[in-house]
Amino acid sequence: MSNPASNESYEGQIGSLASQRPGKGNVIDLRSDTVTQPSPAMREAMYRAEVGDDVYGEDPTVNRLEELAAAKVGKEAALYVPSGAMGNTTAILTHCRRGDEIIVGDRSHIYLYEVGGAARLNGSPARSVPTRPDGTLDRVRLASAFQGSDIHEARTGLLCLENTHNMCGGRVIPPQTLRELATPAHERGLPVHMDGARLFNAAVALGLPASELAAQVDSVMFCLSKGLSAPVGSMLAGSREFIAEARRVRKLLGGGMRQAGIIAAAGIVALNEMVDRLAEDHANARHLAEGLANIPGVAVDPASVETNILFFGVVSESGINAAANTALAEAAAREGVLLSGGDDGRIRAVTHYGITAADIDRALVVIAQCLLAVAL
Ligand code: TLP
Repeated sequence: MSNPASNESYEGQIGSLASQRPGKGNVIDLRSDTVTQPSPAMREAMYRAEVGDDVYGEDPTVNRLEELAAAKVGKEAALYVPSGAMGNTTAILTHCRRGDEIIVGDRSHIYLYEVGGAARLNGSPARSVPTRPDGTLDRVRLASAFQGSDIHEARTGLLCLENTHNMCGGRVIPPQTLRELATPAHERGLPVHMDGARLFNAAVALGLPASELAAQVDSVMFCLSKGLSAPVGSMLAGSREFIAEARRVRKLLGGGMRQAGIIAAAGIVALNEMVDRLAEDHANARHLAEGLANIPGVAVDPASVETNILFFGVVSESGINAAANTALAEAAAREGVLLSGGDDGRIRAVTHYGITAADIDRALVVIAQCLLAVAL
């Protein structure tokens, strides 16, 4: 078969892609697992994908992806959405009436990094509850966060949890803890949504099926485009009724896609082939943390590294030295090691498909050298 876009055979092109490192030359990009390149199997699946108009429900590849995703997380139905943020926002708009309040962790992605979507699009204020270092919520503050019995208060419509927890360094919340956190909402007849952008990292770290985590909540969003390495897309899963309504909300948000099977095909490969390998990313993150702990002047807690995200940095007597961390990250970038930042001035490193143990060794050398240069 030949590629319509060129005279070169498709197999020839895939062959050369397969031999490429799934990264960018010599750059070691630890900014995020969102930077992953699709695997050769994904590119092949995308090339061959059977497609139709998904707004009519006629894209067979999207339909297959939605069925597969629902089965993987043990929910009745699932919806393919363009991004994690759209998945979370769709969930909020589906669960809540206009003006209902949502309860979120004060370090959660929904609260910090989703452009205030719930407030802007649904008039839903966010009531934040302190996030604990393990990614859970302060239970005393959570218990008193539910509103609506008094005429002065906005009614609570939804509790949101995050697992793994990004800003807490990829911490995993196990099923029993999720259940306990969800209980105060469920006792009040309120739904619980889980931002599981990295749900499969949590499942692999725990050695449990993702469905055991998803079973504790009413809806779950997970991303295909992070550690699972698909180029685009996330899934929102829940009951059949919930997903039918979420489909309308997705359309409202402009997320009704047409021949989306082209990208959904890569999502199917992601779910079938890329889950187990997440353990490699977790081992690399732990290796990085242990190496960093041996560099004088670097503060890091290797024992808390459970998945593929870790935070580290220079800490002075007065606390986190954000200026030194920025200088360190800039110096490392000049040497080809890309890092990002967190909400508290520390440096974030994320391991993913395309990052090898040898890359981690090189990153450690670069960071150690840059730290010396920054300290001088
Ligand atoms: N996280 C990105 C940035 O937005 C910070 C990253 O590099 O980690 N939930 C969680 C927990 C996330 O970490 C992210 C993305 C999202 C939702 C949003 O996903 P997208 O980027 O697909 O909208």
